[in-house]
Parts: sequence; C-alpha cells; structure tokens
Amino acid sequence: MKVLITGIDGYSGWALALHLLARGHAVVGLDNFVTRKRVREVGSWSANPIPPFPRRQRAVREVLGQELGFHRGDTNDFDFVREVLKTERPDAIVHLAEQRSAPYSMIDVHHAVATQVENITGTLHLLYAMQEVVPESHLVKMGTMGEYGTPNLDIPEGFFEVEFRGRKDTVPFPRQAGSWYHWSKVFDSGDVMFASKIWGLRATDVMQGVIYGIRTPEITDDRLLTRFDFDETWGTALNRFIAQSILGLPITPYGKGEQRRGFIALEDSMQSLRIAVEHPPAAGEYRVLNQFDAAYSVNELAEITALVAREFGLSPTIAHPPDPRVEAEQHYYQPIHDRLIGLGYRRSRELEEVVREIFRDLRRFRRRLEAKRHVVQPVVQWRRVDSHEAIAQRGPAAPSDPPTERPPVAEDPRMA
Ligand code: USQ
Repeated sequence: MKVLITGIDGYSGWALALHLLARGHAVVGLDNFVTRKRVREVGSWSANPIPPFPRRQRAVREVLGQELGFHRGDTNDFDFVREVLKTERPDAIVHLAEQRSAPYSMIDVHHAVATQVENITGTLHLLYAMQEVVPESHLVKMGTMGEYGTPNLDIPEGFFEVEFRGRKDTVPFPRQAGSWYHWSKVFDSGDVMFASKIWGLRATDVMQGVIYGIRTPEITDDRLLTRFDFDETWGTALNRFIAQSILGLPITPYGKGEQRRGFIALEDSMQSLRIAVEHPPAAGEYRVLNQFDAAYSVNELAEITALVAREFGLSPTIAHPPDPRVEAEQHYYQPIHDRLIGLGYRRSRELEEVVREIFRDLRRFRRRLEAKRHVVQPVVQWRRVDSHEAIAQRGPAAPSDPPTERPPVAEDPRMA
C-alpha cells in the first residue's frame, strides 16, 4: 500500500514511517517542522538530537535501503494538501500533523486559538482534498482517549446504545475533554464522522492513549531515533518521569496521582496504526478504535519508574506538586479496547521492559537533558489564563545550547 503520513517528522510520524517501510509499504510524508519550532519556543529540545529531515531520509536509505518520499508544507494550506494528494494518490492517509500538546494549548489565548484553528483547519482541508482527489482512500485520523474524559461509566469505542424516555438509539459517546487541545480532537471527530456520512469516505478515528517509549524494532541505528520530549509542555507522563529520575529531580505525579489513563508503548502504537491501515473500513464507514494497552494511575507509573531507576543505581524521589491541570485526581476508568485485538493486535512489550530500555537510551543523552533541566517541572496552569510570565521566569537556558538541528552530539562517555 502507499501511505501518506502527515506530520512525518514527529514522535509518532517518524516511528510509523520506519515501521511501515519495514513491512513493505511505500511511504511518503509531509511536515512543516512546526513541532521543532514550538519545542524551541518553550526553551526545550528532544533528549536525543534530531537531524534535519534530508539527513533522516538519507539514514533511511543507508540503514533500511528504502526511499522515503517527502513534501515540505502545511496542512493549513489547502492548495498544498490537494497537490500532494494529486501527486501521490495514497491508498491511506495517516493524519498526525496536529498540535499535540495539552499544556501548550493552555499557555494563553494565542496558543489555544492556534491549536484549535490549525488542528481543525488541517483536518477539514484533508477531508475536502480527499473527497475531490482520492475518495477511495482511507483516512486514519489521530484522535485521543482524552476526548472521552473520565466519566463514571465504562467507555465504549466511539458509540453506545442509550435508552431515554422509552426510546433506544446508538449515539456517539459523550465527549468531555480536558484541554483546548483535547477539545480540538473532539471537533475533528465530529468533522470526520460527518464527512464520512455525506461523501462516503472511509475513516478510522484512533482514540490514542498516552504513548511511552523511545524505540521500535526498526530503530537499529541512532540516526533513526525518533524524537523524545521530556519538558513539561511536550513530554508525556512516563517519558517525563524517567527523565526526571535521571536528572535527580523529583518524579511528579500531579496532585493525588490517582489520575488513570490508557497507556501504550511506541512500538505497539505503531503496530496498531499499521493494523488500522491494513484493514480499512467500508466506504462511508466511520470507525472508532480505542488504542491503548492498559490503564495505569500516574502514581503506579511513578512507582515503576522509581523501582527501575534504583536498578540503574539512581536515588529517585517522588513529589506530589499541586495538579496544574483541572482534572479528576481520583476517578473510575474502564475504557473498552476490543476492536484492535479483533483485528489481530497483540501487545508486544511489557511496561517495565520498555522503561528499562528508555533508561538505557536516555542516560546516553544525559548532557542534553541536563541542559534543559529548568524546563522539566510544571509551570503552565490550567486555571491561569496567561502562563507566559511563569514560563519566562523559569530561568535561562544553558548558554551553550546548540540548535536542535545540529549534528548528533557524541554519546556521553560517562553513560557508556
Ligand atoms: N501527569 C502527571 N505528571 C506529569 C505529567 C503528567 O501527573 O509530570 C498527568 C496529567 O495530569 C494527566 C496524565 O498524567 O492526568 C497524562 O498527561 P500527559 O501529559 O502524559 O498526557 P496528555 O496531556 O493527556 O496528552 C498526551 C499527548 C497527547 C495525547 C494524549 C493521549 O501529549 O497528544 O492525545 O496523551 S490521552 O492522555 O489518552 O488523551
């Protein structure tokens, strides 16, 4: 199959490109590199250096012996999106090119508006371009488990049957997102569902849980590593906890720490996306997949991180800063995730094993973590309408910070 990945330069996009190439699919990507820019905006960088895209393509050629097509541009430019579809005519489009950080969307009004306008516009452009150019293609749209929030009910895969005043219907399960970012995904879901209905497009809406990890089996060379964020804005819970323990900073389950979320290893998230691509729904079908392996509380993740950190000779501590978010810190959480298993998905990695792998890799990049230790602990507050000042007060970056695109630094000899 020929697969177009929008957002191919990102954490999931890059790992997915390698995964699909290794399984015989043709892959072409597009990206405008805005994540690199926005991570720099909050004073951070990826733990491992990320080479410029042409060097990433060259590494794919040299290590995997494969060609990776690429178009530089923005999904917010409709003509660009349409031209890419006309040139490539993909069988499937995996749409990952969205602002993906909840804290980033909560910084102030401008970040909230940019997140929602860009995310919703990019999706609408793709939908319009698809119906015009490749109506038979399959859209695999990256959504989020966070669309559902944390209701006091089991969470189905997209739809459920309700009885109200004696009548029954199958309707979309209520969405109760927890950030402007998560709401942008809710609006996207409505748009994708509607486009499938009016134009007969086939679409899979992936309710993605929190991803953790740094490697997939295809990443056999440092030049192929995907990015790994650990700052308060771009890093996700477990990845951040490991970086915190390496830096000797307290691990930070927020508030009571009983927030539960569905988690999935990077490798298994890629497996799930591939399965979705290889099993398209019928024309006109809008399919929802809940994509995660197991639910953990952030306290449980902090404990596991601390346990593994001790194996590496570290002395981790766990703190409970007040929750900067507005979210239930203790709640029921029982989402269903059967459909992917029905399509052949099997979990391949156990949590502790992946945590060990992340520790091994991240210790090699300790100097880059150290250079950004001042952006790790949380300052963006959901209740505060403008967190700019708090971000500015975090202190200056290390004076010798090279830009993210510099060639990879040598491995830290202390960590060999
Ligand atoms: N959390 C902590 N301590 C931290 C960081 C996070 O306790 O240092 C907590 C948060 O308060 C939250 C949970 O961990 O309750 C998850 O937070 P997160 O930052 O790992 O993930 P989130 O903001 O929900 O967003 C991430 C990705 C997003 C994706 C989403 C899937 O950034 O792109 O859509 O995970 S889900 O969470 O299932 O909605």
